[in-house]
Amino acid sequence: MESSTPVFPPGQWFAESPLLGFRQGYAVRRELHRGQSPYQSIAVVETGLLGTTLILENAVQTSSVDEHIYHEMLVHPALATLRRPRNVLIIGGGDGGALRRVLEYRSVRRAVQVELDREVVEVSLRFLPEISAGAYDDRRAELIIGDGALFLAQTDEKFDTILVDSTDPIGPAEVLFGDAFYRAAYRALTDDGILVTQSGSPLLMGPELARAARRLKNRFPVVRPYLANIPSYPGVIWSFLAASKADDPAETSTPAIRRRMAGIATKYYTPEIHRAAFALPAELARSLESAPEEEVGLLPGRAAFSR
Ligand code: AG3
Repeated sequence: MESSTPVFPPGQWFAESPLLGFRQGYAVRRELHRGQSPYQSIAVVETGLLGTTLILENAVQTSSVDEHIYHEMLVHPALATLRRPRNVLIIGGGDGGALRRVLEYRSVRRAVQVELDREVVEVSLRFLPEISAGAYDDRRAELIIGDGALFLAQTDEKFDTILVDSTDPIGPAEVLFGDAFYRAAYRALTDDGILVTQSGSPLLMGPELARAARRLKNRFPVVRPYLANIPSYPGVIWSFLAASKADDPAETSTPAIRRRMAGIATKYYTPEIHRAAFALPAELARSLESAPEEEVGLLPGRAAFSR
């Protein structure tokens, strides 16, 4: 569904405000698409800094300029920790950027992606085809349009990696950060399986990050938060949670990563970045360990300034 009234007229700004008192914005050069799917508003705009930018419900999801940072950091820390990743499940990820990185591993036999919103896949293929770069045509890939939480609760299949490439931990994707979802994920993972979820801004969504970390710790023996700098997301510094049944992803050795990544080209991720990403600012680590949820974050006590 398309409409002709531009939501961001040329010369205007797109800004998102995940919290009252905070706003991050970009000058918009051109609006390429605006629509409304059964699940959400979908817009594609061209900005100077980020290039072509996909926006769902007024939140930037990815951009042609920095998609590689997010997708490499979602995929490689888990896949380079496993000796031979074979079966991978992606929940969300309609732009195909995660799927494409997963398929770069030759050991991967099957990559199932469950995306709720068909229109996100279609709009991404039309305006940002370079992100998936043909991944959906790979015969190892299977795209299922449906509810990821439901799929996970019902599947008999085992995966060695589950990647949650969702929208924010606040809002419709909340179920993907819930206890029932993590229980189902644990059950669907092999004995050495790893789940990685994006977990929001440690500056602006500290309480949600803390809640997801605590829920994962209730299920998984190893839970490691890690960080990456993603310019298009509010606050730039972004968090991920890696939950593992066996190996500690923070301890994956540089030579092992190098070996497993042989032949895989990256623009952000390196074995050194892998190790460094798990290093947390002291206050963030401390607040994640012991502070009440509402005080967790990069600037504890500030995380909830508008709530
Ligand atoms: N998934 C994480 C996007 C979160 C961005 N949040 C925000 N802008 N408030 C991205 C999907 C890309 N495959």
